[in-house]
Amino acid sequence: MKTALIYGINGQDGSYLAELLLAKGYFVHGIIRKASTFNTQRIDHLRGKIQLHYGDVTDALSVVNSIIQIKPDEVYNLSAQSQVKVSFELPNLTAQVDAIGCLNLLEAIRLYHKDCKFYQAGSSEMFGKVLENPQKETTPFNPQSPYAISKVFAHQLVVNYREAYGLFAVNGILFNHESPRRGETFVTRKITKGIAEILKEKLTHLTLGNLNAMRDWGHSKDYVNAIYLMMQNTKPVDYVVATGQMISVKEFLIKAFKYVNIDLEFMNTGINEVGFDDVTLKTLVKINAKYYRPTEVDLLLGDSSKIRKELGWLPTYGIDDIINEMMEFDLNE
Ligand code: NAP
Ligand code: G4F
Repeated sequence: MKTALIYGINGQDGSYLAELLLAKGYFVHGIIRKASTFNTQRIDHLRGKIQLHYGDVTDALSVVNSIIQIKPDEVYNLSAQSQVKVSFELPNLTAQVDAIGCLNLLEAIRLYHKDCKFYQAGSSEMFGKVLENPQKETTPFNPQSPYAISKVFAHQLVVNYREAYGLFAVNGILFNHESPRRGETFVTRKITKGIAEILKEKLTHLTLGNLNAMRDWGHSKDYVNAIYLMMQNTKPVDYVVATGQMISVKEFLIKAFKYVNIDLEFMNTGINEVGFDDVTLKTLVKINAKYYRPTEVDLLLGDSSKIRKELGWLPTYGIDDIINEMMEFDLNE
């Protein structure tokens, strides 16, 4: 039986990855942070099947201890301060978790458990102000936030540890991926949850930032499957994971409102833009500049032909499937 250790097990991807690894017959360990409130909602249904330990990826001693005690066959580093906007407000914390956290894990593996495989959760945000369209493994990085810069550090470190010490260490460069377990402040979930609250009359309208940003949105379940395939590869190789389709935040909004039979129309531009119900004329979307980022990533569109060809990975969810699943979940919450 293989043993896996997941940092970030109680996050969106960590919870789906734990389910996948259990189904494959793994013994699954996970690291969670000690919080003053409950933070295990996404994995409570797995209690008794997985072993949880308190830890923190920024605490080098606890990282070393986890590697020595658990002796995992595979380590998945999904831990991160994962919100791009927050990284401008907490750049130091973001760098400690997203950059130095990866260093702590690689050093612990290099020093105490070299045969262990390592996965680093890289991000399409590293492409930033994109220098090529679509973005693939060879596209140069041009990061636009402390989050993305920290992820570039971690990415390059994985390449370095692979080349310098021969570790089986891989980077996934994953484009945006969503699900009903998505954090509630990311734009997709903010929209689906917000629409459900509008229908339940708990909210009058959504307040958002840049509606023109375009993203290549996939489903977390498909993406953790890609992560698993990368770790079963015969050699350590980095891959882009993406659907190859992108839409704007505004198009996502229109599709999500359509799910509840509301035709959303827009008028004005920029900060004055509003979205309203075509029939009742009620304002349902407003803009607030506090959701703008100091430097925005205007568009991300991935070319994942390498992982499709070499590992046979394919996404099974399209954008409409994702929206329908998230809307249904939030309406039933
Ligand atoms: P998420 O839901 O925000 O999960 C992040 C996890 O990291 C949470 O379990 C969080 O625990 C944990 N964490 C935060 N700080 C930590 C620390 N100091 N020590 C240990 N754990 C810590 O993110 P996700 O969507 O599942 O994404 C997983 C990974 O993929 C992240 O690294 C993210 O940056 C990366 N990524 C995500 C996407 C995407 O679109 N979802 C795309 C590309 C890359 P708490 O609950 O305690 O905060
Ligand atoms: O949902 P978002 O916050 O995701 P973002 O910034 O693309 O980052 C996500 O995907 C990355 C992969 O590309 C991950 F690495 C990262 O960890 C995270 O999972 O924002 C998407 C877009 C942005 O352009 C943002 O400006 O939506 C725009 N947006 C417009 N209004 C908003 C809002 N974003 C948020 N969070 N909240 C808004 O009100």
